Amino acid sequence: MNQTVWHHLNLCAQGDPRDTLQNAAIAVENGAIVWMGAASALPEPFAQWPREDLQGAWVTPGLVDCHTHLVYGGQRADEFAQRLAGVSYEEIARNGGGIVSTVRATRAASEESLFAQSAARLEPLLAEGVTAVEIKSGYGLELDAERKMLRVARQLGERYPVTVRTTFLGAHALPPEFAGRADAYIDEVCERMLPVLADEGLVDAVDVFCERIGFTIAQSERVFEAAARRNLPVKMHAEQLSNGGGAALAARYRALSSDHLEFLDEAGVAAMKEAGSVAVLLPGAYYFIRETQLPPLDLLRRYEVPIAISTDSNPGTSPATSLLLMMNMATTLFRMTVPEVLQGVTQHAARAFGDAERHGTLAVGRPADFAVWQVQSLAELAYWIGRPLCTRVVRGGKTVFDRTLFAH
Ligand code: DI6
Ligand code: FE
Repeated sequence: MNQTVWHHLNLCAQGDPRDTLQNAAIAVENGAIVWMGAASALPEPFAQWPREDLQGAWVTPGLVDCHTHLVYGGQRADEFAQRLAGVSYEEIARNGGGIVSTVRATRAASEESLFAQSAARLEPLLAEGVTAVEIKSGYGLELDAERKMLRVARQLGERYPVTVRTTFLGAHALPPEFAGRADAYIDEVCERMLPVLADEGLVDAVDVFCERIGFTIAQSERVFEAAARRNLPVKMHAEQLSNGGGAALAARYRALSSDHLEFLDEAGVAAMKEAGSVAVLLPGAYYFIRETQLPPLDLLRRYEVPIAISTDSNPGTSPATSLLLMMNMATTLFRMTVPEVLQGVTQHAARAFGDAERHGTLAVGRPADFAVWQVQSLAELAYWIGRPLCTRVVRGGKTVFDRTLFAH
């Protein structure tokens, strides 16, 4: 029997710093939590188990990065330089750059090369206490390359101690071979790519970029209809650059989440609330494209729409590999509070991820997936800018990352 009592720790089991327990203990058997509470109340049978002393550190649920484009080839630093010289993100996209330039690099990359490039972006997330990550396709934009991306995403989940859920984002951009024929491409997405990839077990959810430089409401709805025919949950890149009514459409399909949301209006917020959708805010993209329109935090709070925070790790608008930095940006740029951003990378992110049963909070019966933080206060998780704070990551009761090994 694999039995351990983790003790001498301060516990934030719900990812809410307003709900904590000092000097706590967690009993773990065969990778699952079997008891959790004040160390002084540890019941007899567990008192005899082997112990792990966490030296007074804070323990939170493993973090969940619920919106990433982690798998792709190449990088777009030169476009970044163009934008610094005044060319807008939309202009670059209209001139055949942007997503399409990453499509070329992704199609050209071998599966092995794609895995290696993507693993290098996954590892920093894992070292920050991330134990679950969503990974989208969307840089293949044709069947074989989309399959290659989703296969690499699955392989990352098999070879690293992280739960990966994949999202088919075939409707991310119009590939060059379908220039001027967006409806025909949506036919290809709905009638060929999605069914084939779903039948191959590569798709856990479906996403659409609903935007002026993406796809229309009507085209987005066709993709959602195709997802519904396969009983696949949906999510949407919505209201990122303009108010197109995407979040309201996604809410009609009970979307797990609508994401970005800088231009979301009250009708969209109300629709999200009614649908139980999570608002996934992406401060890295807001910051990196120098957006000035803030997401409607006050409306989201007033309607009590759950808010998650994610890296949106992608080469064009958010080349980020730090969820903690996103917490800092969400407080500093969006004026979110520490409780909001910590819940935003744990329990709310787990809902947007599509598996709040196993991720986002710690409880008896759930996997012992937790992050250990050498901090005095949980506010430090949003306070420090780019500082490594996670000293240990435990997944299924086993230590899978241990920064204390640095010290000799
Ligand atoms: N919105 C974004 O910010 C990313 N995708 C999307 O639909 C950008 C992706 C890229 O520029 O490569
Ligand atoms: Fe995105």
